[in-house]
Amino acid sequence: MRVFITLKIILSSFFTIFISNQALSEENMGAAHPWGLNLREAFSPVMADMVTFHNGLIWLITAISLFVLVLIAIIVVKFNTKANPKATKTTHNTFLEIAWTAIPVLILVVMAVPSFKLLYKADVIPEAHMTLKAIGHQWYWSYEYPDHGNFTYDAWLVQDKEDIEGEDRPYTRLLTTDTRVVVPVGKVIKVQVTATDVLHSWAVPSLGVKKDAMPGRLNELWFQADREGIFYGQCSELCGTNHGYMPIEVHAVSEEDFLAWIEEAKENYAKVGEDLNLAKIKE
Ligand SMILES: [Cu+2]
Repeated sequence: MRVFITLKIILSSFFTIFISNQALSEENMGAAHPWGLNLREAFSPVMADMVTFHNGLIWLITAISLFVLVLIAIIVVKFNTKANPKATKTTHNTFLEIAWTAIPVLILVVMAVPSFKLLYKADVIPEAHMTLKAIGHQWYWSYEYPDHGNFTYDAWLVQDKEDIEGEDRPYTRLLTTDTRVVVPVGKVIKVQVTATDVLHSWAVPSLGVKKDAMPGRLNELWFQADREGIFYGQCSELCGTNHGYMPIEVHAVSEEDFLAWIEEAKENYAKVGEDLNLAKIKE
């Protein structure tokens, strides 16, 4: 029985390489899950295209590998010393040499077309609904909402489940942050990424985005969340001791919920560049 269960786990994880893992992951959660082997479930058009492209390439790679394996098997069986004691003196075959150069080149060209298309799609930002600024620090992210009152806040790792008790969101170990990034669903969001100290990288796999955050440079990326949910990400550039402890938690919500959150955030968070004179605020 135990052997059967183990076999089932191995087989099912093997098959996830070839099929989408949608059924395995919790609904509307962009997070890794136990035994997950495939790419993260797609929540944005770019990520959906990346998954399709990746799955297509898997079939191509499998076909090429099988073809090479068959060739090797033929050589081993037909041309070993026993089966073929007198080796041929052939050293050149013009047709074969042209073919095994041209065919791989053609395969690469065929692969390059959808690859460049996807690269272009991810790179060129469509007309954005709003801009969000993500700033990397050792070791947390801070965010600014320049289109919505220009407020700013920091997002730190939540170390304990109790720290977010009573909140309307799940606790995911090493991925939950004290404050969240909130964006409207179905809208193009432009994210400007930068850093204040060392290189960081703002990456959310289920949205198909990853961009280096560099001090003194403003990088841009875009995403559009297809449905409401929570998408987790992590800093993806080695940035020091706590590199693994500066996660990203993005919530895609309806436009009304987003505007309600904005009103709340304007109250709770500081304005960019505001003189934080606490004595003055107290007055
Ligand atoms: Cu970092």
